Amino acid sequence: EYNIVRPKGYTVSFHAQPEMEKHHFGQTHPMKPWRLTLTKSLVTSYGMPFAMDNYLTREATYEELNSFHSRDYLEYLVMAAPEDQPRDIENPDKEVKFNLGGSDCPLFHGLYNYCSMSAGTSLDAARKICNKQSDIAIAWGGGLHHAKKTEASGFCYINDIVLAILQLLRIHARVLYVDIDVHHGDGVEEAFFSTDRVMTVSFHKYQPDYFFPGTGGLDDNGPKSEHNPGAHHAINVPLNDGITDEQYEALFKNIVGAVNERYRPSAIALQCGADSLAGDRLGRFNLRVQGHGACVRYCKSLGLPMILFGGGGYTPRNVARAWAYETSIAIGADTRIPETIPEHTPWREHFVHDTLFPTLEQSMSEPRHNRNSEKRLREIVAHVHEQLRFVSH
Ligand code: ZL4
Ligand code: CA
Ligand code: ZN
Repeated sequence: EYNIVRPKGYTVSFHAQPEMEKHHFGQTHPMKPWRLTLTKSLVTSYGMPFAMDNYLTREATYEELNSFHSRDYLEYLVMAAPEDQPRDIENPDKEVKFNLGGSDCPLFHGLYNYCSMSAGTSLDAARKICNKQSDIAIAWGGGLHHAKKTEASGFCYINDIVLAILQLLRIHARVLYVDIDVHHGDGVEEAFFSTDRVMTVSFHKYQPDYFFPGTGGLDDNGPKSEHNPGAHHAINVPLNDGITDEQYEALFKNIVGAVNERYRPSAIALQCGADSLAGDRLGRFNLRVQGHGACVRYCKSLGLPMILFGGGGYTPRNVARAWAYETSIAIGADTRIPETIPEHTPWREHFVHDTLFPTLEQSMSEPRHNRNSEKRLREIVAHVHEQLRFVSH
């Protein structure tokens, strides 16, 4: 038996919109909005909603989306129908506009509603933080870090993270953005490239020409010009296949700890992309649910108001495990919930193994070879610490 109680002294808010989860990118597309339904099912079967303020969020308005995205892009996004999907053979004349309608960012039924709901959850989360009505605000439907001002990219159409950080900046002088998705958080980095009021830190698999999006090298630290306040305010942690919990956790605590001490943010935006877990359909790392969650626990320990965003994650049962576990960390129940997935969990058979913490062997038949040497990881840490000497607050 276990008890889920409201955390003492702080508030966690959970922002979701079940209508968003009914959208489909296409039969074999890796992005499955349904993973959010599976996540909510696990969160609920563990009793976590009792410990949080739960909000059914509204759709973001056109004007809200326009606070980052350009009108010409948004107008096309509103109008574009699945029939406009460029098809090489059937519609040879149709061009791909704003990178919309390719295989990564298809035009599907209800696309604009899907985008405005995702943005709505993140904006609501940001407003709860700004109003001090929430200490940790959870928006698993957001985290779409690749979207650009005038372009869709990598399954992302609207950059809900940028919209949410813009809200935080109304109240907070400095915001720290941390990104543990296996892909580089290029859209967020680019959006705040010229300001020192947001510092971005992305951990990702880096292999230009072989792994999307190909940016985020160790030396990419913001504009090179000394007169640009954004210089040195982008930190990139490029990694290779097969990194383990132990290595990742040590690296994460070292780097995020040092950034926090130097930069002194007053709020944190943490993108929790679950494609960095072992066994992910697109990912390459060997992280377990515990190692992924340790990053959330560490950020929470810094004692700052924080938004938790979703992001990537292409093996739905593991996405649900990670985000449910991270919800339990937010409410401080992670040491109290049982490791065995509750009997009454809807779609329980979907989890294959009945544990919240599958082993590497349960996650994939053959664990990936670890291509991260201790020497290289030390070089990365040294470079980051060198960059931080240029950062003042
Ligand atoms: C798919 O099976 O690396 C899309 C995308 C659709 C269905 C059938 C079409 C088959 C894998 C990916 C053709 C697919 C060709 N379907 C996809 C350079 C690429 C051009 C597109 O987690 N092809 C592009 C984007 C990445 C590329 C990753 C991560 C988002 C996030 C935050 C975005 N794009 C090569 C790939 C499939 C598909 C199977 C796919 N696309 C895998 N990696 C990409 O960071 C949410
Ligand atoms: Ca990342
Ligand atoms: Zn990703």
